[in-house]
Amino acid sequence: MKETAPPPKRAAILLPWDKSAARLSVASRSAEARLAEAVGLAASIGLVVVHEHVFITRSVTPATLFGKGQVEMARAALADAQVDVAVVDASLTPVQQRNLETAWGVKVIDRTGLILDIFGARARTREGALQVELAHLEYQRSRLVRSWTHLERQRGGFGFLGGPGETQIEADRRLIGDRITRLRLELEDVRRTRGLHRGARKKVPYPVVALVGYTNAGKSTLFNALTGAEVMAQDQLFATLDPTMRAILLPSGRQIILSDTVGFISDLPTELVAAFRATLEEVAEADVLLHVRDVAHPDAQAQAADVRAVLNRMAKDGTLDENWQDRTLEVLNKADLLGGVGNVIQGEGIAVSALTGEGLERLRAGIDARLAARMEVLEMELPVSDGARIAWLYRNGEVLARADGEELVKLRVRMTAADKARFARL
Ligand SMILES: Nc1nc2c(ncn2[C@@H]2O[C@H](COP(=O)(O)OP(=O)(O)O)[C@@H](O)[C@H]2O)c(=O)[nH]1
Ligand SMILES: [Mg+2]
Repeated sequence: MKETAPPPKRAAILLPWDKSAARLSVASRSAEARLAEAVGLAASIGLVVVHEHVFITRSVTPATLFGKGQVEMARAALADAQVDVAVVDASLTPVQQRNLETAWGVKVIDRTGLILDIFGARARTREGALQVELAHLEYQRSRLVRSWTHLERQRGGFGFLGGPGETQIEADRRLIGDRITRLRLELEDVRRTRGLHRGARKKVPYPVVALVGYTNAGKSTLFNALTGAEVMAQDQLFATLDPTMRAILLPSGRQIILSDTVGFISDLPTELVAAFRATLEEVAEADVLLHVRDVAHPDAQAQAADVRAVLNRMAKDGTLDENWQDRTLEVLNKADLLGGVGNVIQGEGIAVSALTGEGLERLRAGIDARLAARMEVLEMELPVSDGARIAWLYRNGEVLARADGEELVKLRVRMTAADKARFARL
């Protein structure tokens, strides 16, 4: 028999929305935006959203979060839509989660669970993977505490393991605690040696342009629009890169690697902040950042400010260089929703529509210009005997001219400012 991939999971997004907030029309627009974001998040881990619903909550029902009538209404809708997993876009206690699973007969996950899944799937560095696992364990541990009385059950009765009277929950907590301690130590280790590994890491041979911005701003759509038909077949090298990186040619003929990153998420639960920032680590290695914004979003300005604040904090703690703004291009996406790029105030960036393709030529040229500004042509003289550094220049820069003397080699090399700094450190 032929093996077939399992069918994608059918998902529903259920958003509880506070009644007092819902009265304001602005807030109901943001309920829509919040729902759209949750759909985008679910889609990013391969869930197919077949049903979505906003429930206006008047008061919270402790056992199920939703009111009795709402639970019943949702049950019927979930059955109708043949849903496998219900995503509740809120924070659920373990008891609420279990009660809802029982009532609906489907798997239920909450917002934090969904985000953890996304981070887990996208962590690229060892540090990122450790951060996500740590956040996951802390999430589990906090849920054990909160649900103490409900989940507590006496173990055995003989008490060989863990001493007399120890409950299952205490044992679970201790196991999780041990694992957290070990992870923290490992994380410290990875951080301490991070500087060493960075230089040694396999370097992609072209400048990297990273897309950052909120979920649903259109990063993936833009990524596809820019890479389009230029599928990677042209170069075997890229067959091994992951699907969120692809090589493209700019108008100048310069080749770059475009890299899609994990999106920013509104109201990120605080315990997930460190894990999220770890997934952004790759941004630090990029030569140019494209800050993709949804100009039609009701919170467009606040979102942009958020993104800058996070990047500034990364600059403060040394993950990102201080001049990151100099190599950032603001991309004002979804111009079509405002009637075309002509209607977007462009002072702050380049207006485009990833959907219609309008403005993409200007964007390509803009990336070219930003890269050219960051390239420098340097003249240098190195001792003939310094083979290692000469080889480094060939590997990392573009050698434009070379003159070999008795003792010195003269080189004219074009390279990025980042590489110039790296070279200085050698
Ligand atoms: N109208 C319009 N919709 C867009 C545009 N770019 C993306 N979208 C839509 O916005 C949603 C989120 O896009 P996606 O690329 O997945 O966003 P990401 O989360 O930033 O990767 C999708 O429904 C896209 O079709 C655009 O330029 N115009
Ligand atoms: Mg995306």
